[in-house]
Amino acid sequence: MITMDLKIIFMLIACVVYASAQEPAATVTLKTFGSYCFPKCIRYEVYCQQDEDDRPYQQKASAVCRSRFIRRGYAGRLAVLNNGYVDGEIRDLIKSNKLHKKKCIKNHGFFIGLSDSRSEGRYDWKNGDRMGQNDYENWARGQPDNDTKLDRRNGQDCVQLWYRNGTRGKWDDEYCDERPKGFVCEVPDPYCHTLAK
Ligand SMILES: [Ca+2]
Ligand SMILES: [Ca+2]
Repeated sequence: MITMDLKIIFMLIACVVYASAQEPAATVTLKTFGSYCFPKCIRYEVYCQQDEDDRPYQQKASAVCRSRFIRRGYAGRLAVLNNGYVDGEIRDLIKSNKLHKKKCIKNHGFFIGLSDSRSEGRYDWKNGDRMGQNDYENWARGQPDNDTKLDRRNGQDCVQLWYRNGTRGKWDDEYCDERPKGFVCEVPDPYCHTLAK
């Protein structure tokens, strides 16, 4: 009986530790579209770096986002930062909470919902939109470069907000599964009840 009780206690502790590892470090809710009477909002959640064993890293980040929701039927996903307003607000959120420091991300970046995994050089957002020539983009200088040093077969296909040597959250294509990263989720908020001031 005692052994059983101890087992349950250990399981509970494991659950608490697991749950706390899944909590966002900062959130902001933005009114992104809709009318004054029927506003539509999205809650953005910024997570600090994953654990070393959270492989495959970008896919695991994506799974955490999918597990987030405010109401059933409104699942999250890696954030679609396809306009300057939202992209800027998220980078402000990271900066004001000092999440770009090593304490949150040792590996200098946060995955977002943009990748060219399907077709090299053609970037798709997680909402299914393909990034066109005239669409908003915010690449760091010299990026994307599809560096193949650590992954000769795939190169770099998963985009991050990059914080290294003054890049200040501009975009960089990063390996999808070579380094644990922070990440940014978006969760539709049908009630707009957590709208930031
Ligand atoms: Ca690539
Ligand atoms: Ca790169």
